[in-house]
Amino acid sequence: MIKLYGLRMSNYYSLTKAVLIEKGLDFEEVKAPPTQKEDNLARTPMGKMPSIGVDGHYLSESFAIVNYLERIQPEPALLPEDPFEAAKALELAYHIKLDVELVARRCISELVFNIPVSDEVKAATEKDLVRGLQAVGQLLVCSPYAAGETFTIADMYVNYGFGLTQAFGAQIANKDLLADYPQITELLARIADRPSIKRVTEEAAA
Ligand SMILES: N[C@@H](CCC(=O)N[C@@H](CS)C(=O)NCC(=O)O)C(=O)O
Repeated sequence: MIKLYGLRMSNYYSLTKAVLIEKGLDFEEVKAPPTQKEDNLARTPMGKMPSIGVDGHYLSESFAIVNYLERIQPEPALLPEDPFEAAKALELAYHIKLDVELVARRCISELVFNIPVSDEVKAATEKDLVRGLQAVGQLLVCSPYAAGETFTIADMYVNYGFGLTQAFGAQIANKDLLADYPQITELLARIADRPSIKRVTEEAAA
């Protein structure tokens, strides 16, 4: 059985868990906070969460894990069959992660832990977020799902990739950074009702 290491509060842990549920795979959750301790580094070399364990072998990085899950359990597919469409879904997911989520994450200390970040960092973050959102807006299909007709990994990154940006808007920029992208807000509302995501949300709140 697959072991999922990390904490339910983490968006990347939640994303991985939602994919495991979508795929109908058996898994066991193991509480493992991010640390630089040896046992954690053996699973995840930067000490972050999530990681998974399969027969004593470990894998970190949500993209790598999701790719592995897609291969061992192809149905239900979370990528389109057409290679180009599949790559477009991944392109969108990567831009959400690299150009939006990771950008907003620069301010996580203030957003989540109340430890202030400098005005310079805030200004650079806002500028880069605006640019990242433009890129994501350009790629989003939303017809009806993020990358097209079927629910894909890109929808998972939509669902778990904008939380810090919304918090940055509310707590630091004093504006809704998603205001120009109503399709994202609509998609978020639609995806939130999906059983896998509902279960992850409910269990994280329990
Ligand atoms: N690129 C990683 C990101 C994982 C990540 O940033 N996890 C956060 C929690 S959401 C973490 O472990 N943070 C603790 C740390 O940075 O030490 C992935 O996609 O899995």
